[in-house]
Amino acid sequence: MIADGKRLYILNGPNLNLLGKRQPEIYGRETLADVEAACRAIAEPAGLTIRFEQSNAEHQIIDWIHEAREDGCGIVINPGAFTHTSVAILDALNAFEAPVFEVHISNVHKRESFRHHSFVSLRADGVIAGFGTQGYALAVERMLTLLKG
Ligand code: CA2
Repeated sequence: MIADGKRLYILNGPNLNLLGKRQPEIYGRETLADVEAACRAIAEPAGLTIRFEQSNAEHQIIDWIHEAREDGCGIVINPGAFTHTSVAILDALNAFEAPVFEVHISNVHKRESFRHHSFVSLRADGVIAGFGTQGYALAVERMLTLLKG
């Protein structure tokens, strides 16, 4: 067991439930269930428990971040479009003390200019963009490295 039994929260924002079902040219063919399985396959053999969630509601994501203050050893978050709009999610993350990694499946910097600014990046300890759904696995690997000290 690592991280004193605390869990790694992997949080996903709006529309990511459609992953693998629409716009494969941007977001690929893997579903969110596939992403969850890939993250678990890395974390669980190393003794790291995952809580993997998705919501289309901003308040729900904020509530999960608050819960992570109690039992989270880190947060990997793809806030979806809330990345570019949500001061409230930034405020919640600022009240969380362990590592935060921001993941984007697409390279947001190659897309429309409104995707170039991220409120979450003002808090994130690391940002991954444009590595497809593999970005989640890379973030979990990095989290394991940090947690193992
Ligand atoms: O590239 C990313 O991961 C994004 O966070 C995805 C968001 C977008 O608003 C951000 O700018 C970048 C959109 C998530 C929508 O996901 C879908 C997946 C499949 C089909 C339709 C939407």
